[in-house]
Amino acid sequence: MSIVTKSIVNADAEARYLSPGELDRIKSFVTSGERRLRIAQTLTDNRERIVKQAGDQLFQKRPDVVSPGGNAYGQEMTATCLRDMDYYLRLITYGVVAGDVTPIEEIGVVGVREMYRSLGTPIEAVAEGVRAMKNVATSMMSSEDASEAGSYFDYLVGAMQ
Ligand SMILES: CCC1=C(C)/C(=C/C2=NC(=C\c3[nH]c(/C=C4\NC(=O)[C@H](C)[C@H]4CC)c(C)c3CCC(=O)O)/C(CCC(=O)O)=C2C)NC1=O
Repeated sequence: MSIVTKSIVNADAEARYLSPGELDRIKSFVTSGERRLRIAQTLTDNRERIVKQAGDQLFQKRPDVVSPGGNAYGQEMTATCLRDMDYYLRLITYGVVAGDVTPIEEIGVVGVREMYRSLGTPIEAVAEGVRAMKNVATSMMSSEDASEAGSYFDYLVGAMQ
């Protein structure tokens, strides 16, 4: 799942030492570790605020989803919608910590289109919610951290397109 595990699995499958390229990638994973953990901490500490503010932005941009007939209409459905956003923020923290989008992909992207289609949920509005979380979350970070964090949100938005 992380580059360390992946490299070891690949190297051992060929009964070889880690290659210089693999060691380089592991080195950059290790040296970026402090930054990635700081980002994950910020997202975790501020998760309620991020989801709440991003939800407000989403419903302002897409009032149809919380209007009668909308997929997130009514207190219970709106809460479920915000819960989904919280799920995605959590998956993003997994990706940030792993330094790899695979956890986001495996848990939250594979089959997501079909899932939301069967629920009648407009997936482009979910993507809009993720984009709003990116804006709220990255505004709490240094520009360097924001750009690293942003790439995980961008991956998810792209996967929902
Ligand atoms: C961690 C991986 C994971 C994901 C991603 C996940 C999503 C997920 N969202 C669901 C429902 C839902 N998801 C939404 C979300 C929305 N509706 C909108 O219009 C908005 C655009 C959007 C919020 C941004 C809503 C409203 C429902 C309830 C739909 C219904 O019951 O008719 C459901 C159906 C079951 C349930 O209600 O819990 C699942 C499985 N579950 C998981 O385990």
